Amino acid sequence: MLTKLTNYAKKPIAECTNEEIYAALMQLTKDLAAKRPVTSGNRKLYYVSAEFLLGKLLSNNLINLGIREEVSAALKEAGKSLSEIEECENEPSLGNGGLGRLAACFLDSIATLQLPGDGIGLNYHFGLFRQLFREEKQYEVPNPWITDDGWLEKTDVAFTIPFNGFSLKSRMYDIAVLGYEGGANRLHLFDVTTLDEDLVKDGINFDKTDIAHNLTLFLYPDDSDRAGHLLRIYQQYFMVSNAAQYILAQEKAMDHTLKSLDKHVVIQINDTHPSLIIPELIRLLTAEGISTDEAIRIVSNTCAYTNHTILAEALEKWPLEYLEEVVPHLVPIILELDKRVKAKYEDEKLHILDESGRVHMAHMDMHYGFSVNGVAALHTEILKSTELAPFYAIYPEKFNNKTNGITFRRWIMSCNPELCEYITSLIGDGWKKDATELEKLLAFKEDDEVLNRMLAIKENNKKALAKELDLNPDSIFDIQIKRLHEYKRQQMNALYAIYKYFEIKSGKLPARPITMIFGAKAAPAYIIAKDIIHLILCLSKIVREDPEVSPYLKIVMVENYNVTFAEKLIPACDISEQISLASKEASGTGNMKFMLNGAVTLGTMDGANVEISELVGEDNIYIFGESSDAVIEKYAKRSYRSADIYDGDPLVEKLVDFIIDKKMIRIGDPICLGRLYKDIIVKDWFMALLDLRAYIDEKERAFADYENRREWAQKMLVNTAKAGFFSSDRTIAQYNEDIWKL
Ligand code: 26V
Repeated sequence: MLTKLTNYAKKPIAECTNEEIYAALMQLTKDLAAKRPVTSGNRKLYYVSAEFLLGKLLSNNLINLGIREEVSAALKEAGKSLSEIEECENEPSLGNGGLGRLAACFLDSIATLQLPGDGIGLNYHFGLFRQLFREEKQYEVPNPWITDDGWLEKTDVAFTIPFNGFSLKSRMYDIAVLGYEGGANRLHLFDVTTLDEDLVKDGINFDKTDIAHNLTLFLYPDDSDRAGHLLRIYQQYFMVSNAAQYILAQEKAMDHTLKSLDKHVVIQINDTHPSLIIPELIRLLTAEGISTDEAIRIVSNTCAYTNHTILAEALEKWPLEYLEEVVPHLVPIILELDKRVKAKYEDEKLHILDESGRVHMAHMDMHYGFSVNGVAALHTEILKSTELAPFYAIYPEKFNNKTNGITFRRWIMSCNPELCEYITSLIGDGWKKDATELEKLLAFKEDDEVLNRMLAIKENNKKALAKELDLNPDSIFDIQIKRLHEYKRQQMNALYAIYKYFEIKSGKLPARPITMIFGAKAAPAYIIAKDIIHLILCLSKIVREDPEVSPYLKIVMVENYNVTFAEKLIPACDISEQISLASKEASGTGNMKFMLNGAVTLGTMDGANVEISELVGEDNIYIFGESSDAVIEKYAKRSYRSADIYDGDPLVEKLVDFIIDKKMIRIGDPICLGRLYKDIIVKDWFMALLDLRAYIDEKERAFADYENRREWAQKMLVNTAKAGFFSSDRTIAQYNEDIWKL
C-alpha cells in the first residue's frame, strides 16, 4: 500500500505534506470507485432531496472500499496519521439536520445493498451557514466547501430550465457513492452556470432577486420575506426540472418508452421540497405526446412521498400567486390536479388549492403518489390519526411506516474504532454486514472484564474529546446536539442547568462533576431560537467565572456544530438528551447514533425514542414527561397555560426568573433575555415548563445511577447490543421491499 500511495503522490510519503497525501488518497479512492461495477436492477430509484448532509467523505470511502486499516498502517509506517490527514478535508454542509443526514445515510445503505439508486439534489456553494459566536450570540458567515480537487466531478450533463420570461442553464456535478463491500452509485448535484459567489456581502446577505447569480449560493437562505420564499421556489423548481429532465433522458438512452416510466423508475420525494416534480413530469410527458390522463397515471405510479414532520409551520403551502410568478407553466397543471380532486371530494382538507389560494404540497404528493410514509412508528400513527387522517381514510393502502436508520459505517466503524475492534474481538465481524448480530453482546452482560473494557473505551473517547474542548474527563458528559428548535426544548435543558447552578450554590454538590454539552445552529431568522443560544452561552459564562460552581458544573456550547463534530462528541457521550415535546419529533436519528456508541438515553416518549425504549427495556433508558396523546389533547383543547405552572411551582418560578436575574443581564442582552423570559411565561408553545419537574427528577436519577459503574456499563452494553435495528441497511431493505421494488 505504501508503494501504491507513493506512486499516487509521486514522492515518498514521509516527505509529503498532509495536503499532498490527502490528494493522493482521494485519487486512489476515485480510481477504485471507477472500477466498481455499476449496480443494476428491474427498476431504478431516484432519491430527490434538497439536502444531503454528507459529512467528510475520505474515511467513509476508505472503509467502504475495505482499505482503511491498510492505508492507516501504511501511513503510520511513514510517520503520518490518517486522522490528521482527514483534517484537510472540508465538510460539505449541504443539509440542515436530520432530514439531510438521513438522505446521506440512505445513499450509503442503497449502495451497500447493491441497489440501483442515485441521489439528486443541488450544489450549494456555501451550504448552510458557518456559525460564529460573538458576545454570547450566533452570527452567520458563508461556509465555502468546494475546492478544485474535491470529490465533485463535473459531468457533460446540462439542461435548460424554464422560468417566467427567462431560462437558466444548468450543469450536473457528481459525487461517487460507495457501498460497504458493495456497489457504486452516484449523487447528482445540479448547479446554475451563471452563479456569482461575489454577490454575497456582509455575513450571508445577498440580492435575493438576482436569481441567475444567486440560485445555488446557499441552502435555504433566510426565508422570512417574500423574496426569500420566491428564491426557495426557484431552487425547488430548478432541482426538480433538472431531475425530471435527467430521468427522462436516461430512460430514452436505454430505449425505454416513457409510457412505461413507472415500470423502470421510482422517485422518492424527500419531504415536500421536491414535490413540484409531479407537475413537472406531467408537463414533460404531455410535451412528448402522452395524454394528460395517461401522464397523471404514469407519474402517480412513479412517485412516493416521505413525510418528516407534523409541525404545521413546516408543512409547505405556497401561495398560488408565488407559483404564477416563478413557474407559470406549472400552474395550469396544478389547477388540473386540484380540479380532479375537488370533483371527487368535497372535504376541503383534501384539496390541493385551499380557499386562501395556497397550494398544499403534501396534498399533491398524497393524491398523485403511490406511497406515503412516516419515519418512526409513533410518527406514522400520529400522521394517520391526526394530521393526515383525511388522506388515510381515502388511501389506507398508500400509508406505511419506515423507521429511520443510520449507517453504521460512519456512526461506529469510522467514529469509534476502538469500540468497533473490541466488539469484533467478542462476537466476530458478522455484525458489520448484519447489524442485528450486535445482540450477541448480551451474552457478556455479566462479564466483568467486558464491562470494564466498555467503560475504559468510553473513558478513552472522553479523554480525546476533553483534550480538544478542555473538559474534565472524569465528569459525566451529558450531550444535546441537534438543530435549535423550541420543540426540541434546549431551553428546558438550560433550565436544568440553572437548577444545578442553584443546587451547587446552596452547597448540594453533585457526586461527580457534570459537563453539559450543547451543539446547535438556529435558523438565521428564528429569533427565539437565537435567544435560547444566547441564554445557554450566558449561562456557560456565569458558571465558568464562578469559582464556587465551576469545579462541579461546566456548560459548553460548541461553535459550528456539524457532522464532523458529531463524530467526536457521540463516542464520548454518557447521557444522550432526546427531550422533545412528545408528538413533535418525527423520529430523531441522533438518538440512534448515541445508543449505538453506548450512551444511555434521557428522553420523552417521542419519535424513535419509543422504539428505543421498547428494545432496551425500562432499566436501560430514562423516560419522563407527558405522553404524545396527552400533549395532542392539550393542543386540541388549547388547555395548556405555562403561566399556571410558573405561578403554581416556586421552583419553576425561581429557575425561569434567573433568565432575567441581574447576574444574567450584566453579561447578556436584556432584550433577548427579556423576550425569552416573557415567551416562556406567556406562551411556551412547546411546553417546556410542562415537563420541567419530571425532567429534573429523572435527570437526577440518571446521574445517581451513573455512580454504580457496573450497572451503568450493563446499560451501555445493552444499548449497543440493541442498536442493530436502527441500521439504515434495515430501513433501506424495507423501503425496497414495500415501496421501491428495485
Ligand atoms: C422545518 C421547519 C421549517 C420552518 C419552520 C420550522 C421548521 C421545523 C421543523 C422543520 C423540519 C423539516 C423536516 C425535518 O427535517 N424533519 C426531521 O427529519 C428527520 C429525518 O426523518 C427526523 O429524524 C426528525 O425527527 C425530523 O424533525
